[in-house]
Amino acid sequence: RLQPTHPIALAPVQSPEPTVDGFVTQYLRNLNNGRGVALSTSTVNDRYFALAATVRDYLMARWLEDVRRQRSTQAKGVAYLSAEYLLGRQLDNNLLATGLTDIAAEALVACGLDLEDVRALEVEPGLGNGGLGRLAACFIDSLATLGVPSIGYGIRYEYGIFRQTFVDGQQVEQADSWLALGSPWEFPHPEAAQTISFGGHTEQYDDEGVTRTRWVPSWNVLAVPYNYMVPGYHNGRVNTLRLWSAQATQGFDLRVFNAGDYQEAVRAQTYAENISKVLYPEDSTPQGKELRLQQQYFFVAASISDFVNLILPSDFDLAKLPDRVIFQLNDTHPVIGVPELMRVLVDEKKLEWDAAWQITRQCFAYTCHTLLPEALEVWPADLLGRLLPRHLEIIYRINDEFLDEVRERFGDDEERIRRMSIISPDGAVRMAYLATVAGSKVNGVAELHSQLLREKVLPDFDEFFPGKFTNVTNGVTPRRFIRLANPGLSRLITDTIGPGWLTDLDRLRELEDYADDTAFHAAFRAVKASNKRVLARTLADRDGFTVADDHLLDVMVKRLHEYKRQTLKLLHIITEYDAIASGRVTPDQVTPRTFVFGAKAAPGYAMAKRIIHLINAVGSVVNSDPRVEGRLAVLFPPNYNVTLAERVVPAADLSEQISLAGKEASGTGNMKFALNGALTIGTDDGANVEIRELVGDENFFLFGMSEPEVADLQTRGYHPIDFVRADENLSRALDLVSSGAFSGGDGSVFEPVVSNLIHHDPFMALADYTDYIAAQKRVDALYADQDAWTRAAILNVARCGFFSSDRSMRDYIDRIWHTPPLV
Ligand code: GL7
Repeated sequence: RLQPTHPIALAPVQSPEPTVDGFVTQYLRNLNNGRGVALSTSTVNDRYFALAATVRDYLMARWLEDVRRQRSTQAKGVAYLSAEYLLGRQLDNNLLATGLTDIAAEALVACGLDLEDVRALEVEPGLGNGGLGRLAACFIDSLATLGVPSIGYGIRYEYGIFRQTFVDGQQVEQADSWLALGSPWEFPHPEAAQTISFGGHTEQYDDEGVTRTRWVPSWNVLAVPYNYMVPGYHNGRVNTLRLWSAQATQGFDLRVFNAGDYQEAVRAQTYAENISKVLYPEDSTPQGKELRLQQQYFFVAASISDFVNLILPSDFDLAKLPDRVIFQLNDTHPVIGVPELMRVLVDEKKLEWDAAWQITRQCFAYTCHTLLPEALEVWPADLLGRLLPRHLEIIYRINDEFLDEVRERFGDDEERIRRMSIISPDGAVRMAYLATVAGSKVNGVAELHSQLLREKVLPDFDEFFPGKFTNVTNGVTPRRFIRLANPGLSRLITDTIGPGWLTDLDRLRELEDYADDTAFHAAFRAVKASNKRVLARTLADRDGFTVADDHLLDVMVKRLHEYKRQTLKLLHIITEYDAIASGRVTPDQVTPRTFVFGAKAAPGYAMAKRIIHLINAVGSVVNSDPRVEGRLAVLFPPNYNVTLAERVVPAADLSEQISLAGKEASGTGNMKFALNGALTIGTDDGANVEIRELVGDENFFLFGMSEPEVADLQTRGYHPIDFVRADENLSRALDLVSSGAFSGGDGSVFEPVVSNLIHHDPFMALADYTDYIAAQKRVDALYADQDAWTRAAILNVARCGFFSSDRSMRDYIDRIWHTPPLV
């Protein structure tokens, strides 16, 4: 075996010089050698790719060193299994992490280029639907920043979350071809592809006197890994995100091709590659069954095999696996990993069942992200058995043994057995139950959510497994959502309390001392005003909108879902509009407000799409009515995504978090707004509860029923019409919609929305309307006193340091993972 002898080959990788000269040299090298173009003939795309490559070059030595160290120390690490990572743009984040932003800007100027032009070219990888996917992206950022050995595993969707457009006010989806120009951030490794199997049957065989089971699958695909760097902030650490792409085991059939049947020749290829073709554009309701299960098994099996067969040394003692890794299950999507690890240990590594189960139970932990029963995935046993026959057998055995334990504890309490069975009465596998039985810990994502999870969703399991349930309140990364999104506020904070707060967000508390400081107030307001101008410019360029700079900016951005109650927000807008238009109040009696919406509806969710149509319809009437001109405006920029969030969040005055209590597991937008100095109007739901506790009642606009009140009303029987009769403003607002005021006189267009509210209103928007309007009056009153408002906004920033995802990660590490940072 040859050994390297050349001194360069023996030395660690060299980074380019962190100077303008060093950057320019490396940049031009990448442009010339990497893109094969001269500066003078390069396109903006070439320039963007070369810039990304240069930033990568600065990260490379650290990345290779971290990968080496994580393997050589064999320290325990986190393998985060998530079907979604809503990453957002990478360039700015990676420049920030390396501290190269200013050097890069100067270097580009020295090359006659503008960083701004180049930066604008990046298409964000939208490999997630909403909060859940963005949370995963925040978590891997924090893990790298804390220096915790970890790897994120997921799917490299060829098409991410759809691009939303509006045609006549209605949502039309377009494919998100984010890879059309390639991605400069990924490192494909086709040579390290894993073979992932599906279908077929199982059989018993004799293995030197031992009867074993093996799976004889009927088809395979290749899982090709693409690696992405995940740099820590200013700490020289770079972790890995590994996303899997599906490829056919056999490209195409040459004989069939030569015989002229071109479609048939590539059929197998198309079928296989569909697995990583597109992100399921759902928020919380599972559909699109079979392909989705294929996706889940595909990435989880590839990840487990990657860890067990490639990352671990070949002589690793698998009994020690729990000392080496924790597989964190991000929702039910990766839960098929539980029977997969069992299959690997028992069938492939030939461990005894009990020993394998002992290991498996310590290697997984499960995070639940919902309370909506329809969002807890179940897989019909026949589908699962057809696609993964061995896994179904394993699940049945896990269930049998589990139910035996239940019987041992509780006797033949058949009612309880039925409730706790992993297999539902109609023969479907309840993935949340499987995760709960197998997981060493189960956590919800905010205090209230974790409490309801224990008390209402999984009470039998909480009783059966004392100590298994815990809470970890979500968090957001302050690097992207304060430092990058809000450079003005970041500068002000650093000037006021010094550096260091970005990795120790509790230090924001020190700003409390400035809550009554006149100079600080002025600077704080100037930052907000400047952020509004930046947003105005963005929306002018992007959508041709005009944003008034003297309006209260009232923002509701999140997925469109009835439980989030965008309709309640609309009813408030219509009420304000109606009051002026009908002459009951004069325009100068209302606070000038611009309402901003951002929301995508799942393509199959008809009611959500109608609500989007209604928002646009109300917007176009309000925005063109001279009676409210200069007082009310409704803006709904299409295709809300991470990039737009980075502009909207820092500009907002008011953050709308108005879900029906008990329905929003946590919310994370709420945290981003509060940390950027918006006040929240919200229900006692999800993480709103903790935000209000921290910022104080007087700095939060609480309204609506509490979760117990909701439950109580439900039991007593909810009749939305009673609430319509009791509030004249509400009935006027609904009548206005029914009259066709927002649909050219045709009342039938939005009739389904109105009648659903009046007759069903499953998320009780009408029950909370009156109190919501009252809370909005308190908003107006406080806003009229700019000093008082600014004080409250400052205190929101100062008291929300708790919502850093660094803190969330520390909580996971202390309570669930036990994976200290690598020093
Ligand atoms: C969600 C919850 O709805 C949301 O409240 C939570 O903040 C987020 C992250 O924990 O997870 N669950 C879910 O399925 N989606 C979410 O955003 C899509």
